[in-house]
Amino acid sequence: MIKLCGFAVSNYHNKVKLALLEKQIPFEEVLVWADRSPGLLASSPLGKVPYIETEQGALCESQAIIDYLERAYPAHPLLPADPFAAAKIRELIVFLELHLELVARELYAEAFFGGKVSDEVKIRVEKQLTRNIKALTPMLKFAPFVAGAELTMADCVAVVHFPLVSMATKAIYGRDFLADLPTRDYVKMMSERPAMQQINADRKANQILMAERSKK
Ligand SMILES: N[C@@H](CCC(=O)N[C@@H](CS)C(=O)NCC(=O)O)C(=O)O
Repeated sequence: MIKLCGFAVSNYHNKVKLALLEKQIPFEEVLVWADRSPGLLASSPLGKVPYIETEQGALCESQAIIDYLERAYPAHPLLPADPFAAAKIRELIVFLELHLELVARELYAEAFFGGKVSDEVKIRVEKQLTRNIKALTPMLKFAPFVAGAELTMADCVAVVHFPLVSMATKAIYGRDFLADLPTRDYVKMMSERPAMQQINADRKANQILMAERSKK
C-alpha cells in the first residue's frame, strides 16, 4: 500500500492527500517532519515533504506524485482525457504554484512563524503577486471547480494554496490579495467534500502537535 509521508499542516502534503482520497486510492499516512534527518533526505533529497513510498521506491515532489497517481490509478480521473484539456489543467497548476504560492511563500516566515521578512522582499513580492494574480484571474473558472465543471488536479492545488496566500498577504500588507476573487466561497464549497473534511480535521490535530513540538 502507498505510504504518504509528511505532516498534515503542509499544503503540499494535503494536495497529495486530497488526490489520494478523491481517487479512492488506499494509503497509509506516516508522520514525517521536515527535519532534514538522514532518513528524510534519503527519500526526498531537499528534505521537503511530502513524499510517498511505493513498492518501486520513494517519490518526492507533489506534482510528480500526483502525476504518477493519475497514471498508475486511472480510476476516478483528476485530468480530462483530451490531451490539450489536460495540458490546460497542468498550465493552471504551474500558475497556482510557481507564480502564486511560491511567490507568497517568501512571506510565510513573518506571516506564520514569528520571523522577519525584509522590506525589500515585501516590495518585490507585492509587485510580483499583483502582476501574477492579474494574469491568473481569467484562468480561474469557479464553475464550481477551479478549472470548470469537473473536479481536477487543479482543485487539489487551489484549495490548499488559496487560504495561505490570503492569510499571508493579509498579515503582511493588511489586505487579502485574493479578496476580489470568489476564493472564500470556493474553499467553503470544497470543504464540504468528505475528503476535505478529513484533511481539515487532520490539519487541526497536527497543528496542536506542531505547537507542542516547537515548545520543546
Ligand atoms: N515543490 C515541493 C514543495 C514542498 C514543500 O515546500 N514542502 C514544505 C512543507 S509545506 C517543506 O517540506 N518545507 C521544508 C523545507 O523546505 O525544508 C512539492 O511540491 O512537494
